[in-house]
Amino acid sequence: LTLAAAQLGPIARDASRESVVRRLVSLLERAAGHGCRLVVFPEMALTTFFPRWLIEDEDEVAGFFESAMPNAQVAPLFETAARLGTGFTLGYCEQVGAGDTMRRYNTAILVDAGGNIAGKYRKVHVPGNPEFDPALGLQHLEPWYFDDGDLGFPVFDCLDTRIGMLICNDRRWPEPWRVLALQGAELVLLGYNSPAQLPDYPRQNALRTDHHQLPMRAAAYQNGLWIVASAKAGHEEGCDMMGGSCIISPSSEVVAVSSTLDDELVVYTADLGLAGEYRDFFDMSRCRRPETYGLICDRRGEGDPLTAEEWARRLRHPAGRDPGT
Ligand code: CDV
Repeated sequence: LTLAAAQLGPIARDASRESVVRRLVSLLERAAGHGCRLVVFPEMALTTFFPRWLIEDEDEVAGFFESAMPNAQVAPLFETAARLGTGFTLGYCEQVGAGDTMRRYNTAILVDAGGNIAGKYRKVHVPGNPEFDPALGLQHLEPWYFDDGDLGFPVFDCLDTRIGMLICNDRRWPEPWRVLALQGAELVLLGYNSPAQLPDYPRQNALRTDHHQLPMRAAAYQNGLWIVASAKAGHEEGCDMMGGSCIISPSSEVVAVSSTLDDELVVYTADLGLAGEYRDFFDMSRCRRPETYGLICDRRGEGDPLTAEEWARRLRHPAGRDPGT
């Protein structure tokens, strides 16, 4: 299966949907020209990464969300997929309902080669600070804007394989990959927006690429998965976003990687049979011992389960920054 990560360079705060969709259509057309049947666009591929700001103007915030998919502005992407017979995954900000019952999610959809939505995932691990924190060097206000995803980790049969989707921070946690693999996923598609530096954790800065690849390489190997990871990269509205879009084989090897911080295609023809080979090697049905793993589901963190109040406090004051703890 020939796959592409369609990395995006920066998107301006005031960029129109039409201008962004034109970039996506161009990448999709180029990917089809390389024989790709599936193209992975980044997390929040239609907008700038606005959770770096606390935006109090609700009209501006609402403008970053889609309440229908496809909609008139995004339709050209779906039409191109159907015309070329090339599917895609697209990360976007989803609004459901309005008023008191409104929910907002960081969402990805899978669109098949006929241009039809074949699956949806809503980001489960929504990272960052739930409210503006003046002590932070970099705001990451995803919990301010987004509800936790409520769809679990579904898999979808599409293009003669079984596909799961994850979004950005999800990649750093071992559990989602395993949950997808236990449902027979062979291919996991992921979009991300990751700052190139973490001013609040400077000792991690030199390791950013390692901390991006390491969990995915381990997940690919431990779960027998092909992984396609696609970045929103470059200098976006004053913030440097890491690139490094890549395709990882079940052998754990990074078989293709981006070389720029701009719109770029990373293409690779994957032998899906390799997923089964690594599954056979681990033989999970025989060798896993779920009866001994109960704590993974019973506890959120080390020690006793956290109360909702403790959890909120911990989110607001990551270790070492709150003089009161
Ligand atoms: N968009 C993200 O989920 N970004 C996170 C940030 C908070 C570090 C990431 O894991 O890359």
